[in-house]
Amino acid sequence: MTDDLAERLDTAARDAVAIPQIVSAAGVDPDGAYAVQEALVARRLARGERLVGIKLGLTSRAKMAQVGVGEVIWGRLTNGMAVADSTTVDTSRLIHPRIEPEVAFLLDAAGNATAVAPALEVIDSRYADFTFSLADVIADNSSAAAFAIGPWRPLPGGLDNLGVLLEVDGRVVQIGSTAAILGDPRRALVAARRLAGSRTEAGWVLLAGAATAAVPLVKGAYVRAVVEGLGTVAVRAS
Ligand code: OOG
Ligand code: MG
Repeated sequence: MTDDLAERLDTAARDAVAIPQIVSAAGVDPDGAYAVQEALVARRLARGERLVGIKLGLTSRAKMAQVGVGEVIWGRLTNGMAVADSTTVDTSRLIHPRIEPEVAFLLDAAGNATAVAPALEVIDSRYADFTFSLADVIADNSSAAAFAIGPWRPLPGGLDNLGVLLEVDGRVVQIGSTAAILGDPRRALVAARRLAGSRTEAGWVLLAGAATAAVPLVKGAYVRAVVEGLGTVAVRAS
């Protein structure tokens, strides 16, 4: 059943066609859902992608409220999801993409942060109406679709209350603070260790989770995230 669910989620993503909440419907619990996620991402790896990091999801109340799931989750990032800063993200192969401002850490072999950067994550639920239960979203690799990372910089003294702006076509559409991310985004390092264990590798990225609710990503939009003291990162949607 795990492989069958993974295949159906993989096909939904590849065809950009939404599916019903098949994982909760099958009675799969969160642990089982992580096994589906692993099988789902294994299919991407079998096609030649490689793991480059992990993401946390639902680390802020704004995000939990937006999707109605109240637990921190994690997912796997591959090189196929990476978009260079200030370049284009192709939305024609996505179902109903959203974009959100994040903080990213660069990890060493022990899972500690060696650098930090502003980041944008594009999420795309493979479920109809962007609606899912905890098990569904876990199995769907926590809605991961694409991500862009701004310039890395050494960790500053504090990261716990930096202003965050999300702009679309030069207009501010979300305002927040890094404090929204687990009270301090550095807690994401602890949470990642707790959730993903020792799976991370030196040079991997950790996306700490969005500081604000996500907004729809519309073709043609120029989206920029600004994190006070860390700089900016941008993508254009094609
Ligand atoms: C789940 C993924 C959440 C975040 O940063 O909170 C996430 C979703 O919202 O579809 O990536
Ligand atoms: Mg995210």
